[in-house]
Amino acid sequence: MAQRTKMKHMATKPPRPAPAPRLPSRDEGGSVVLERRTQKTKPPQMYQVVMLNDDYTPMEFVVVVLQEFFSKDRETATQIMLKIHLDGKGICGVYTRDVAATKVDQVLDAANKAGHPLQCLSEPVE
Ligand code: TYC
Repeated sequence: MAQRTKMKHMATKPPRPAPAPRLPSRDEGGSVVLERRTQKTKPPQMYQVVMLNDDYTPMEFVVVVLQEFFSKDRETATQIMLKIHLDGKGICGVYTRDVAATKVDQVLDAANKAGHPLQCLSEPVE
């Protein structure tokens, strides 16, 4: 039993030394900086807005929606629309959660007002 208590830190590596205390340093302007923290914030989870194909929404409407709400130029909007038309769905853009939700609302609202069944959704990336 005495042996066991002595072996406390002997598993693989010796215990890590305590981190050096942070000392005040000077910034470029010469002011004393009392505290420097390493950045701990992670980038936010991003969401992709996915548009779905259907048989009724006019191609032109989709192109205009992509230009208006996703800031695509006419050519890019047309390519994305054709990709959705051929593959069944496509990504319109990638945004933070609230911005993606707003884009979905804008698209669904515009589609409803115009009487088209266009659907889109947002989903976390990865
Ligand atoms: N498939 C539609 C048509 O042929 C066009 C369309 C494209 C509809 C993309 C929706 O997300 C969409 N008129």
